[in-house]
Amino acid sequence: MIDSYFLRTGSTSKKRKLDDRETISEHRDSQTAGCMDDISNSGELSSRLSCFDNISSKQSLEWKKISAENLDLDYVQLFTKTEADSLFQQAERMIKYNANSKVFLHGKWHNIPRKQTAYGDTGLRYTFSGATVSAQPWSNAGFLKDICDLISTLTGHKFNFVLVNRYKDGIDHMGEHRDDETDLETGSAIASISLGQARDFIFRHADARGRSAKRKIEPVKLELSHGSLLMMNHPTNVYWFHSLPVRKRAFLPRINLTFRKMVVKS
Ligand SMILES: O=C(O)CCC(=O)C(=O)O
Repeated sequence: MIDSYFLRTGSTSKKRKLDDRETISEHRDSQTAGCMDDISNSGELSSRLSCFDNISSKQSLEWKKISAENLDLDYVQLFTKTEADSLFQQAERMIKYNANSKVFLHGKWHNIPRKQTAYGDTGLRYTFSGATVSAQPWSNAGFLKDICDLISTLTGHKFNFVLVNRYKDGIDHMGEHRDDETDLETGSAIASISLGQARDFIFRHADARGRSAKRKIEPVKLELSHGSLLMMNHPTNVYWFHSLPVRKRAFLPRINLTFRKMVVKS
C-alpha cells in the first residue's frame, strides 16, 4: 500500500494511515438481485459455478468503507487466491478482445495502452472518449455472468454490462477520467473486480486537478489486489477522477472487470 492516503470511516472524520485503517463489516441484503439477461442453461452453469457455491462465506466478508468529500467506496477481498487464480485462467481462455481499440482525445485518435472488450445483455453498447464498445453475449464467457450474479446478490446492485480491460504489464495503464457518460444509468454504482497483478488506483477530486486547481484535496490511493472487489458508489464518479497509472515495477498481467448498469434504449 502506498503513501498519503487517509480515510474517514462511519460518522467520524478522524484521519488514519491506511495501514491501521479500521474495517467495517456491512451485512448486505442477499438474494435481492441478479443480472439481467438470463443465460442459465443446464449443467454447464452449475459446473462453472463451482467457486461460487458457498455464497454464505462471501456474505460474511469484511468490507472496508473508504470515504472523503463526495467519495464513497467499498472494498473487499472477494475471492480467495485459488478462486482468483481460476477466474484469471478462465478469463485468459475465454475472453476475446477487440482488435485495435482506440479513443478520440484532444482532436486525435490514439491506440489505448491495454486491450479492451465488453460483454452484456443483448444490444448494449458503451460510448466513451469517442469510441463505442459493443457487448458480446454473456453466453460467450459465462463465468462473467456468474461473477455479475454473485456481486448483485452480495450488494443489491443490478448490472447488465461488463467492460473488460487487460493490462499486459505495468506499462499498460488507464489515464485519469470519470465514468460519467450518459450511457450509464444515473446514480448507479460500478463494481470493479481485479484479477492478476496488484496495481495502484488513484482518485483525484475534480477541484484538485492540474496547476490551476481550485482547492487542495488529497488524492485517495488504493492498491487493488488479485481477487478484490471495489464498489464505486454514487456520487463518486460525479466529483472524482480515477486512473490506473504506469508502474514500471509491475511485470505481470492484470485483468479488470467493471460491471455497470447501462441505460436500456428502446
Ligand atoms: O483497470 C482498472 O482498474 C481501471 C478501470 C477503469 O478505470 C474503468 O474501467 O473506468
